[in-house]
Amino acid sequence: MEANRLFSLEGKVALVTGGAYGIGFAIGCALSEAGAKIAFNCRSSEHLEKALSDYAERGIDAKGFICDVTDDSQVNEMISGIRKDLGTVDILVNNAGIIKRIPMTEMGANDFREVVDIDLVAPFIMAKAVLPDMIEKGHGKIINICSMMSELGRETVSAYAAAKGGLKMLTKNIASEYGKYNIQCNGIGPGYIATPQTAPLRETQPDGSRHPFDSFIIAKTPAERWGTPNDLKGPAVFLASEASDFVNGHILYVDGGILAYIGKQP
Ligand code: NAP
Ligand code: GCO
Repeated sequence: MEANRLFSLEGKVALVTGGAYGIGFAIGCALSEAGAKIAFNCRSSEHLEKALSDYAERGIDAKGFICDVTDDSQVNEMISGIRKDLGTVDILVNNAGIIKRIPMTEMGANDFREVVDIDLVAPFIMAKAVLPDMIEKGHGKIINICSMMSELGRETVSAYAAAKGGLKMLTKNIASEYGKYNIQCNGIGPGYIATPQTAPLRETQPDGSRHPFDSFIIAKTPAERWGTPNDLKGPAVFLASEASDFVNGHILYVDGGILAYIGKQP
């Protein structure tokens, strides 16, 4: 069936940065289920071992690499390793990311730099590492995991919002510069997703009540729920597949409608 072919990733090699758990792990599983061979990386050997076991439990023979995406030499070594083990990278998902929730006036420049380094500079480093092979092959997919904070700000996330806003524009620029080589670069902008990164925003309070931020997000989201990593699976397969070959420079928000909604009247 034509639709099945359009969304198939058979014969493709996909690299998901930060694919050990959370959103990256779900995307790694999705791309594998669509037929791709999967590589992922993280910094922690403990996270790597757990992830290899978790992928294997799902019948996925993922290749894991210890690699800090901010380090050019580690990245180039990882890409060489993937090229040897699986082949050249057809699909890059720039997922690895951190957040530091600190009021700007209290945030040190080094903290700000660390967030920007991982959330913005590293996707640049990763894209540079895979583009030459994509250009030579005449096709490629780059998916940058942006954020609602690519569009909106809020208290305490100045570095993260600046980085994710920059990542939106880096996505558009890669699309502009390399579209002529049949390379598509798009973004996915998740809303509020239940992962370790947002766990502090969902903790049950000592009196057993919901975290105030948890209640706030529920009131701001038409779907009236937090997203789960599995909500990102379909959008990722779409942007990694032939089905999106004429989609370029687009940020696909997967947010339950939160960006469209003024919020429930208190
Ligand atoms: P998470 O649970 O904190 O997972 C982050 C992953 O990135 C981990 O595997 C981590 O592994 C890896 N990582 C962090 N820094 C790294 C580095 N320098 N080099 C290599 N790997 C690194 O985060 P998440 O919630 O799944 O979010 C994944 C992406 O989605 C991030 O870019 C985040 O900004 C974005 N996002 C999240 C949400 C949300 O609500 N959760 C919403 C919008 C966008 P190690 O620590 O072992 O390296
Ligand atoms: C926060 C959250 C958000 C989400 C996500 C929303 O502190 O506001 O961590 O930044 O992670 O980026 O799209």
